[in-house]
Amino acid sequence: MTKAFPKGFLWGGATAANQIEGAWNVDGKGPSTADMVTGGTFERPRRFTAELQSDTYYPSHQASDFYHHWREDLKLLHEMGYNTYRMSIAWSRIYPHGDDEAPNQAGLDFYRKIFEQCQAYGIEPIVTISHYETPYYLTKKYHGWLDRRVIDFYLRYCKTLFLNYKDLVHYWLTFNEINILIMMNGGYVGAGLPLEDGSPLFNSRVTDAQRQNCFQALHHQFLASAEAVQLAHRINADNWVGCMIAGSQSYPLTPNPADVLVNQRAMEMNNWFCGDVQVRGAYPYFAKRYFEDHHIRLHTERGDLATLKAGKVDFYSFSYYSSNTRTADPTEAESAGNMTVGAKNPYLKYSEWGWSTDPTGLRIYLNEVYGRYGIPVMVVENGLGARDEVTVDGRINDDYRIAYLKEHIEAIHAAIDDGVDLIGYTPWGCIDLVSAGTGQMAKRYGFVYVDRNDQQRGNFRRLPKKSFYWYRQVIQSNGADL
Ligand code: BGP
Repeated sequence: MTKAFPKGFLWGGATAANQIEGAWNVDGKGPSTADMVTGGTFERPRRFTAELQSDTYYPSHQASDFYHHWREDLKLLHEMGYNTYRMSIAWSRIYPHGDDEAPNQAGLDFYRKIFEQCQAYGIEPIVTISHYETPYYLTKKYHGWLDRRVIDFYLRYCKTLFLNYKDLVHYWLTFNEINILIMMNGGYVGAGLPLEDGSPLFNSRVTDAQRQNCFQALHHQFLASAEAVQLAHRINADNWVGCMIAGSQSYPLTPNPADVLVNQRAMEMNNWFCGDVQVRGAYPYFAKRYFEDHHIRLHTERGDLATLKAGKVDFYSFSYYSSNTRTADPTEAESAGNMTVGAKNPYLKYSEWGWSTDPTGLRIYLNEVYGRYGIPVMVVENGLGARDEVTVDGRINDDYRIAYLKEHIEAIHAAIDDGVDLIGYTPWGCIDLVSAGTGQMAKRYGFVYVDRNDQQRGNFRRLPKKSFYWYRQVIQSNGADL
């Protein structure tokens, strides 16, 4: 037994609509950008298709079928003792095209039922308003977030959510991993920017034109986020709105100052750039230099900077899975061969998907973030993607997952002892769901197993894993019994 966590600490788990719900075209839902992306593997990347192809597998179309299993799923979360649940709303379930005048009532009803059940269980929802999906129509007609008019469509959607769920939801996140637009050419995933038919979903080689578009779209998302914060506060003074950043702790490969500088730049652009705008309400000083170096010219309008200043978030949330290592030596950087384009860290172990396990990195990151911003912090994604085996008697002995989570919970506990105002922890994919990066079901994170595989077999049956009972114990003891 160690010392318990602070009283009122938020314990839960996290999911995203397009990765768990399925029912992609049911009850009036329009297609989202996520619905146009094929399955894949680590070696064979997911691809975007401009039109749906009948002979192609699109994992989001059925995902884990949460749409028809949500009662059972919430009951399982309740059994684990969750007092919070981070989930997202599919924008195209509420506004099928994105620019519709009126919302789709069936979509609103679906989420209301979920939030009411959460309330009955004493589970506080943390809702991501846009998690890696945009109504696909907005991509086709407006080029996604490249078009400034999308800000108003997003705000109409936000207003609908804030008014409809005023009595049920108090924590909101404006965009999942907003910095994906800077990392890995994630413009399609993060902002619905058009891709060529057949393009891979992620690509670390970015052209100047793509970069220009990503930063322009990002500027629009910053404005939308800042407006949404103000709107949320106006509609309900109890609303708390956070940013959500892909936390990318990185280290220099060596003490060579050239490596240290490369790493500092990576930390600035991958982490601090978006956090600074959303928490401090202004572009950081290093933006100017970066824009000049990369020939980026942002189109801004009068009043934009004031909007950013007026819409600072209330808390900082982030995802953390692994750390990266940076080097000025291009041969080392390329030899790593993983998605995040770093060098291999000789002190860490890597998963089959090339992600390192580094709980100390989480503690470091928490301290850095809190030192920089000084506002409450939440870890809203963390976990180990792994293959699970079901034994003949229906058990899943995921000791590797327990080991990973235990070390990370110890790390967050240590960060709290360091003085960080950390208020919640929601491990990723608490119920198995589709992996965003690879499109696989095989890369599982859950405490609850979902009977579904990448050959589209399985009946979506839910099975608690060994980690389910372990996490229940963790929550019951408020983090003292790991
Ligand atoms: C984060 C995303 C999630 C999630 C997670 C795990 O970046 O916010 O949507 O999927 O990563 O990544 P993956 O699914 O690729 O294993």
